Amino acid sequence: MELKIGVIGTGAIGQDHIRRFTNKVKGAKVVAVTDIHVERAEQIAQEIGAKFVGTGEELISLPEVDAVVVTSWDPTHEQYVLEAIHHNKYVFCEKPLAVEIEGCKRIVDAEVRLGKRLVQVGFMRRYDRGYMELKEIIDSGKLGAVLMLHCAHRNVSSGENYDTPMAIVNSAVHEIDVLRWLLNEDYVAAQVIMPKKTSNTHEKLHDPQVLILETESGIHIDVEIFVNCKYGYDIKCEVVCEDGVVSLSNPSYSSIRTAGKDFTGIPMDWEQRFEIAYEQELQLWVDSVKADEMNGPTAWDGYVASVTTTAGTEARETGKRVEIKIDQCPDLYK
Ligand code: NAI
Ligand code: ISE
Repeated sequence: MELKIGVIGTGAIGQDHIRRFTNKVKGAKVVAVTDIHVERAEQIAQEIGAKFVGTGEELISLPEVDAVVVTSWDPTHEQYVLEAIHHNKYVFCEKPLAVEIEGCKRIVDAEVRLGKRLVQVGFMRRYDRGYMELKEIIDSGKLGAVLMLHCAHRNVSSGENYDTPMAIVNSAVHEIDVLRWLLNEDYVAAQVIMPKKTSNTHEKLHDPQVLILETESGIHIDVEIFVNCKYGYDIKCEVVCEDGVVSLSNPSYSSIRTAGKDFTGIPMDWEQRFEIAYEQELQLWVDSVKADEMNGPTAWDGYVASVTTTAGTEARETGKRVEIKIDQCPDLYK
């Protein structure tokens, strides 16, 4: 039986996910969509044979919608996730789970009250083959204990709406989630260094920035966030262990050698870089909803990410090392 999905928000990633559900993911169909940009959503609905619905709340309550996907703007995520939980429906929510820690907590509390996990957060890097291989190698213990990680999150360019706080809250949040999953440890402190500003940025964005995280066992992580690097979408992760080093490679399927040089392609955006991870993420989400058992990134992971980005923001604003204090994890998420 096909899982019938309702999508809230038919902007960039909403359209990408709809395309994946329609062309790639097995056993699912988008049956309803909504967006405040009505005309475009109506057109998308028509193209895929789905129903256009006036509001997110209406979409969630439709009896034919089995599960909900939230791909609207950040400040709207919390209300739709809570509404889906209220209707006892599974919900996949793009990051962030909510814009404030308190909003994430309200979602965690709602699930705990229900006694069931219904929420998955869109941290797709956990489904990337490169990160999965890093995890396998770290978990095998072959390289000994992890000591340090050197990471980079580079985007080609960023628009006028992308400001200084977004480097951590919108971009580094992916490292924050995936590295915690990779190491199986929470963070205890954050610091931020603001290097020399590139001339390719604008007034409202200090670019690049360096986020430094410490984990419970003392692992040191540095993440360079450079969102106007010009040359490509480049995600780096080097894990330095006691007996060796393991690094993420960029997926590349061909290279050209000519005139004494070797050229290898670099993806230009996250869509290209993580295409397979997004597909895998949505396929496994559909499978797990059908099996009535969530196993992807949880509301708790969304809460921990929010606590960490908030500490990172404070560290940037104050120039100080800020401790990261995470509540006791409820049994539902253990
Ligand atoms: P976008 O601006 O292209 O699309 C968002 C859409 O939501 C717009 O069409 C807007 O009209 C609609 N919308 C806003 N409020 C709404 C409401 N109350 N009800 C229904 N529709 C509403 O933005 P984009 O890039 O698609 O991002 C959407 C979300 O996905 C963001 O939260 C962002 O953080 C996340 N995202 C995640 C990525 C990932 O790699 N996992 C990549 C890009 C975005
Ligand atoms: C964007 O919102 C994403 O989620 C992408 O995955 C990330 O790489 C990019 O930096 C963000 O702006």
